[in-house]
Amino acid sequence: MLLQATRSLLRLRVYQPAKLRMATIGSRYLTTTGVSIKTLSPDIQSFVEVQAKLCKPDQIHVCDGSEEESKAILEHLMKDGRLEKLPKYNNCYYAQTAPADTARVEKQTFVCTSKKSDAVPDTKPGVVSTLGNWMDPPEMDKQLDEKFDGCMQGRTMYVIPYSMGPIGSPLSKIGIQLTDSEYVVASMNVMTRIGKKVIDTLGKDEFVKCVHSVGYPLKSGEKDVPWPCNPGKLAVVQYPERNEIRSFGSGYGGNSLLGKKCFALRIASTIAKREGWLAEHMLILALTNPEGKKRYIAGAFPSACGKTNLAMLTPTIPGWKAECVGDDIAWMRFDDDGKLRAINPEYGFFGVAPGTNKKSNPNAMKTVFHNTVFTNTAKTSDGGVWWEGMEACANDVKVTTWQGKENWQDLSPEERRDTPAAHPNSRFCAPIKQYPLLDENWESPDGVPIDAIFFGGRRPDTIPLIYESSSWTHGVFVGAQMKSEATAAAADMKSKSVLHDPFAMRPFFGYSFVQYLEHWLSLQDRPGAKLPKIFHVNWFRKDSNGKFIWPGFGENLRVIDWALRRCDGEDIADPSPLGLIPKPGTLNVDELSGVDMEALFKQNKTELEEDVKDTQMYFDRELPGQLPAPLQAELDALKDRISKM
Ligand code: OXD
Ligand code: MN
Repeated sequence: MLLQATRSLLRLRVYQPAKLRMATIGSRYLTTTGVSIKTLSPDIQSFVEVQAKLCKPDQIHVCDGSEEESKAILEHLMKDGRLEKLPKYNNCYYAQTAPADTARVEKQTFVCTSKKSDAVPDTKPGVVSTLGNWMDPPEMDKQLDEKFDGCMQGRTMYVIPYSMGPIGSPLSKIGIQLTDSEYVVASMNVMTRIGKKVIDTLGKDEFVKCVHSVGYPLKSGEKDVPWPCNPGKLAVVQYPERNEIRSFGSGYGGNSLLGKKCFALRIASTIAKREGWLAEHMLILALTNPEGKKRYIAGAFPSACGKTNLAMLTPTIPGWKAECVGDDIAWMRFDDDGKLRAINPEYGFFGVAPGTNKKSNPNAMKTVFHNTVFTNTAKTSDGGVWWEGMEACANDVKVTTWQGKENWQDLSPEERRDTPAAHPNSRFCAPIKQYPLLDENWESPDGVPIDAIFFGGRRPDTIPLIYESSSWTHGVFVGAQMKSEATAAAADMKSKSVLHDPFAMRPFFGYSFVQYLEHWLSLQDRPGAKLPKIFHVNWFRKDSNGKFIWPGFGENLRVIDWALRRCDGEDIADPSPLGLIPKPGTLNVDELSGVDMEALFKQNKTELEEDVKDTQMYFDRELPGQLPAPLQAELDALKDRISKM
């Protein structure tokens, strides 16, 4: 009774704008932390006020980003049974989502602009674009206002001020995320720079408005479920014209950590287009050769192509050093000398766990066993986690699956194959600072200079280990026609079919792909621009027995080494139909036995004809009559080169 009275009092405060400004609305759990809402700028206060009126939370807590607060959030999650401490490791936790909330949901992801063609390319009548979903903003607002109405009842609304990129860097941007999920607060605390220090820089910056709710209000006295979500009403919505994001119904990171895909890719790519820079789905890696020459590369790969492994590469060629700057997103701007400089806007790794092991990614294995939240991996009886691809557990260790089924280890090999212990999209969420080989400039406010961009995909056939584009326009074409086998990171994708994923941005475009291509092409017109070279790589080619013919992982450095020597102007490339490939003997395969160079670089006329036919059909379907002319000219030139094979 008393609790109810207090709640309605608090609610009253939330409802009355004037009082909201006066009140420091605390939290049942976090009474000693948080900052007063009064310290926020009037713009932020009114944003919070409007959303609080709609969502009707019981309380509001403005995050200060302190250690004490972070501890309190974790305690809260453990008390509610939503996180479990993993005694085998140092300060690590385990979370299990609802089975229906394990991945990004692309069909319910929208970009809302006043003109449809600003969000997605026009298609012919009856053809549904695969490059994003659009809805008119007022129509979407109406639907979302209904969903959000009262959605935070019985919960706390957390206000998270966060910076994408080093705080105060001219390349960084600020967001304010409202959420009713403590799991999201804990994860945002790892993935972004949050709290008081961001608020202190806020005055001069505009901010991206982000509202997230799990969409599961609690009536007074109602018991919460272990993983609140509302998959039936899920919507992840970007409004680029208003710098605003609204996400409803999911707690899964890709849908709920709004700084990541929603802001740093969808919204930021539209800001980047307006301001003349790039926000891309790319890793950033520093490589230093044995002579001490250091270069930075960026790489765009669709999910599940080993992007995190490449970002954390362990060199196999003696004398090389590889240091990470970022594993998922790059924001790149020209400096005064015309060089593209990149920052990693994130502050943590939200990596796919399965497949990570001491061989594939030893540095990740050194990073993730402290201060990390694991989601949907399997759990072990010795207080740890396990996933497919990780080194085997000790014989007496019992494995509980991500869905809570015990003794998975006792299943037959076939049953284990058919019901993986960890969800294929299970994740680790770990602070980037723990990475043992971070580049010294990883947080430089000026970013790092990019010399080469790598595009790639998971292609079992057709595409050679590496080829170099012959010009910037050709490089943009190479990015535009990227394809890869599908992934578990998206809930609605079938695996094992080869899908188009231009620039690895298909799920993340914040504006029309036509305008995106025009923007990329226009960069070469910038006076004094010193553009990076563009390469395409494929680590995943298979032989006729279905076995990979390139060892991959750390050995990929050999391929990058060749590319960097091309950046130095070495005469080590021969023309081929697809692009420039290594002259025989110029790719360093010293000490590598059994590598079939011919198979790795073979370009088969029939396969390539099929491939370009498919590319042409894709452009005709997705961008009828809108493919920028220089790119159609590249496609025609490629067809011509293939016809002469
Ligand atoms: C990711 C993805 O989660 O690309 O990084 O899907
Ligand atoms: Mn990604």
